[in-house]
Amino acid sequence: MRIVVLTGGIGGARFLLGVREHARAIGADVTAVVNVGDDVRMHGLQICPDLDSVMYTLGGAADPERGWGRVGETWVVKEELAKYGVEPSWFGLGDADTATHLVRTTMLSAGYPLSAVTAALCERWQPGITLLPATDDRLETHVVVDVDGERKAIHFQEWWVRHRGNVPTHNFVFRGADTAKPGAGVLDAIGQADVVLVAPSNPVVSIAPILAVPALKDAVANGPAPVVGVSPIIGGSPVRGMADKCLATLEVEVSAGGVGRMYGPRAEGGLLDGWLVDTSDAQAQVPGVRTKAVPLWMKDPATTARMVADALELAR
Ligand code: FO1
Repeated sequence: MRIVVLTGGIGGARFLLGVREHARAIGADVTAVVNVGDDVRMHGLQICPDLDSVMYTLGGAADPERGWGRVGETWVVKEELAKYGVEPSWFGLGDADTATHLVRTTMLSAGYPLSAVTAALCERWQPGITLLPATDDRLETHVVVDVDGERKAIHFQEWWVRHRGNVPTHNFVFRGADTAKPGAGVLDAIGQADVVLVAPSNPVVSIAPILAVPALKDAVANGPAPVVGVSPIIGGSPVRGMADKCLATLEVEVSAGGVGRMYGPRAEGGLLDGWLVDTSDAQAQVPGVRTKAVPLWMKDPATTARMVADALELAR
């Protein structure tokens, strides 16, 4: 069996721990198509937070408290940059993490596509699944905000890390998406998949930038594999992160039903055939989509693996 997962963010990385565990149990092959909208260039280095969160989490090297970056990290480079008065001081690169960005940036500068760079980095971390960037082209999520009395578009990382999302926010824009092509291997993986899972990632800034790549969206929406999503909202709140702020900006109800209806039924040009919600959201209504309620708290990989088994059952 071939499983493709659309994923991004820390919730997406934790979901993949369960996907990998279940896939090992049933002998399935897993490909993660990962959001690159959070990617950013800082201090001359190309940083890919979502690819790295997945790589470090599955490689057993992620910091469990922060959810991003490396466990046991040190911050000498960050402190030295601060002593030079270099901006942006609001974004911290750990020392060990910086080595990853150095390797990535050097390879990108030498002409390798991000997909090849990711494969090279994964040689070290052995995530046990295939990691593919949604696109090898430049695609960045920008956020339209009011700051200092001015309306402007700032990078997602500035919105989230610098402002914690606490600025008047009007829209999310995926710069470069219109002309971006699916990353190397993405269309083949989707075309050969037996099921496509949508991780319980932020629907606005993790999943939407993936689907903003036109040919990728088309492959998922019109492909042979059933698509089952897992709700990132439990009982009206995001499991973690800023999905509530993002959904409110787009005037989407912060509920399992609200996100399910935003994705919409695949039969009517939307994304989903099935939608997994938490038992506390069993009443969620998503017309045209098969909905099932199971416990969705990702306490550990074993619990998450049971969710994945439920998602695959819903796909049948
Ligand atoms: N998140 C923060 O809250 N503060 C940081 O300084 C920060 C630095 C950082 C560096 C590399 C990296 O891969 C991720 C980093 N993150 C940081 C996390 C990141 O901003 C977001 O959590 C993700 O983009 C959302 O998925």
